[in-house]
Amino acid sequence: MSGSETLEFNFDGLIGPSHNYAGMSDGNLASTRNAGDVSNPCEAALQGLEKMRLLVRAGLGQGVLPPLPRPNFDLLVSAGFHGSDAQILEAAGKSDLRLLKAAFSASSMWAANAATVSPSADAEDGRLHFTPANLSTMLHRSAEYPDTTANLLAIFGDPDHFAVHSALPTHEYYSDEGAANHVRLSSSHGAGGVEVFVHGREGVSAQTRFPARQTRLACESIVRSHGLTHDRTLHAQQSAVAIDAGAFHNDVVCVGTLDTLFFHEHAFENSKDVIRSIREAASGAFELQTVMVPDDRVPLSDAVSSYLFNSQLLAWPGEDKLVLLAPTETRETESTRVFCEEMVASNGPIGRVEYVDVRQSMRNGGGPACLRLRVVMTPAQQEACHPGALLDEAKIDRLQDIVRATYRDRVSEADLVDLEFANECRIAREALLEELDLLELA
Ligand code: SUG
Repeated sequence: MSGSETLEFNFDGLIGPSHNYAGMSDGNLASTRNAGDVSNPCEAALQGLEKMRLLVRAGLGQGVLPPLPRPNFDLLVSAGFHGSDAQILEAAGKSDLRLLKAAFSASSMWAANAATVSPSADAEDGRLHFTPANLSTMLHRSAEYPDTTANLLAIFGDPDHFAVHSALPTHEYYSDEGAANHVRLSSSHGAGGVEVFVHGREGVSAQTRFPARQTRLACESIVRSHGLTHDRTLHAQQSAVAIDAGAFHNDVVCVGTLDTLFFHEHAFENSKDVIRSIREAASGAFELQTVMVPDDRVPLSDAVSSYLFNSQLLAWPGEDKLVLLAPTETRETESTRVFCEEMVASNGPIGRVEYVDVRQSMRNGGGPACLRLRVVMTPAQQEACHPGALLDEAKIDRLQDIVRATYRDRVSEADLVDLEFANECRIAREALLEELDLLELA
């Protein structure tokens, strides 16, 4: 799909064949709660692709980021394991299960953490900018950025249109989790926007019980390298209360698009000041619409367990108001279901809630918004990006066929030492890459 106007594309992470419940993310309550459960990678990938199909059917731009090579033998070899593949897996399984789990993690599915993206309308040099996230807080995620960078370069490699920067240094001063802590607001996708960068801590000192995964320095570094104008860029602090309630990324308590911000009362350290600053930065360009959810309507605990805010907020073709694409858990949680019913009946900017089943991902703390990276592209950028990564329904059908043919429907910890499983993961990924015309990544 490429058009004559600037469009927002959602690039979803294609859920990989090694999707499993390793319980590796401290502060992510779902990951901890479901640790050790049996996963179903086949169902997970089909659910993710059905979500993509929903957007394609609506006429929205949809792309895909392929899964990363797993198991990550580079990680295991760098930790001193050696010999044949089978010997490496066996030795890691005996002496460092945590490292073995990290090597099999399919966590790149949460594409909102792949990078921070600034559309060309916001950047001094008129290019579309990406900074792959170093994800340095969690061991299993910290190994993603080299292959994520390769994915982005394969798709957005044309330097006349795109700038794919290096990830920030992997020191804890620079902890960066990408677009999950970044909101862009604007009058239309193609117009210059206000970019809000959200951090959980200023330096290394911890003011929270759970890890604050984004630093202010990381945000400031990205603002500088993307060449963003200062009067349209601002910084906000995640509230410690939200982090400690399980909102390990800001997108667990806040989502925004175009002129609308939908957020929990306790999303930011000082939500009133944040809103005032956004209004000031937007003045002359658009009038900010806000939907603030008070804690006495939806307590933080329900916001985190239902993932109300980890929804995609979309300008749906043919509809006057925005559509919230929410996880089915939001309908099953009393407070969030009632809030959504009243919200769409009110006069606000969100006119409809559509529910989507991404349970396999949800059980690791990843909702609809975690699974996608938003990329606003001008018509020329749509032409310049790699067409293999853009989806239509026929391609989704073919990807689902590959998933059904190559993915397992049960994966538990015991499978991670099995050479046959490791080989299946490689074969499945190569078949997907071939379909996406991205075999250069194999
Ligand atoms: O980083 N879960 C991911 C979920 C990321 C959600 N992304 C956004 N909110 N944008 C994380 O905590 C769990 C993996 C495991 O335990 O197996 C995990 O990595």
